[in-house]
Amino acid sequence: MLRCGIIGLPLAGKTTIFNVITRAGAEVKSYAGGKTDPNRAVVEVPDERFESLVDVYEPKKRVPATVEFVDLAGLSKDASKGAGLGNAFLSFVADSDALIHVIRCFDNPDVPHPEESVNPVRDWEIVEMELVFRDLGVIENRLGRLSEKKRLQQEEQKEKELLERCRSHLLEEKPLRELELKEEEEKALRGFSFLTFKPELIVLNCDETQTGEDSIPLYDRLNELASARGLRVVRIFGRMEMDLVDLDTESQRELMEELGIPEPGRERLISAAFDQLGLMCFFTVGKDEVRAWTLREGSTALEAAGTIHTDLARGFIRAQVVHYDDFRREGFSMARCRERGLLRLEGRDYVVTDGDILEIRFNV
Ligand SMILES: Nc1nc2c(ncn2[C@@H]2O[C@H](COP(=O)(O)OP(=O)(O)O)[C@@H](O)[C@H]2O)c(=O)[nH]1
Ligand SMILES: [Mg+2]
Repeated sequence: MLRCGIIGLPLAGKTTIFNVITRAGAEVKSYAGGKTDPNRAVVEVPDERFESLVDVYEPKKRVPATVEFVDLAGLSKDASKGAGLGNAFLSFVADSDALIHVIRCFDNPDVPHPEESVNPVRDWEIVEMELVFRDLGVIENRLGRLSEKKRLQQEEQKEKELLERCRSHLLEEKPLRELELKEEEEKALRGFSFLTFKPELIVLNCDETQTGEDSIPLYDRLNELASARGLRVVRIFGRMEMDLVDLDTESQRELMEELGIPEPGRERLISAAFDQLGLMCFFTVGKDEVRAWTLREGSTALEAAGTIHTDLARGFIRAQVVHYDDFRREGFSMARCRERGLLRLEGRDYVVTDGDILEIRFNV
């Protein structure tokens, strides 16, 4: 299962946003604490296609796509140098597949800002820089170890050059995800779990009084930054929406409309996360079980098989594929899809698309 880590400065509203997303009711505090254990919760990804497949098959078991959200402790300035929870914290971040970066836009005199004023652009940069520094540290370590060797194997020489390229990129204060990489280079870097390589979604945590864009400090600058970095920004009224999580969506909507606040952010946030994080779904169907699986965009049939079970990847023969849209268009009939050649057999390198219905043929 994919894991999204929620990051940001202390008292930015990370736990609040975590509660909005997960309805888990974790404790929020108006002071920065020294807790290392992150809150975790698993959330269903809303998907109408999945619901239709369940209606068609009436399976014994339905398993929707899920994402795990992890509410990490606050990232302090200089965490990469060991401040705050420092490296313990950063290793939790390394464990996440993707990041949700909560930036504080609200002012609240009862909740002291760790940097003493509300400035979302500055806060964004502090956090970004900590991630950059940590990645640089990892690179320096590895390069140091490589330089101790008398002679480098060809592979190691390549690794060294690649890491040096990453280092100069990071020294320009740019995240690694912006570096153009060949596929094999990307693979070579995967094992390092670089933080600035992870997809990231920006969440602006606003107060219920900040319904207009001009009430958000530095809003234009924030948008410029986001588009320069190709990141999506979602605005959430954290505290307000947390207070509403126990209501159903309809009553929520009504209440928020009365208060002049745009639509509830929960589903918007989950789907934006899903998109920005480069995720997609494929389905497996049958009378026993209809299930949605989560995959990274660009994954192959073999990787899809491996998500279901390692045995399926090991003994992979072929994948039988039909796209959900075709299946629906043919009246949810596999027989008709087959007649029309919409049901295909694909090999291990087939790139799965969002909404594919797969059946893996395997032999172990
Ligand atoms: N006024 C206001 N306060 C908020 C908002 N979001 C969070 N807070 C408060 O800020 C404090 C810290 O929130 P929390 O979610 O625990 O922050 P974290 O340290 O980033 O996890 C709590 O007292 C929240 O009630 C908001 O949108 N508006
Ligand atoms: Mg918290």
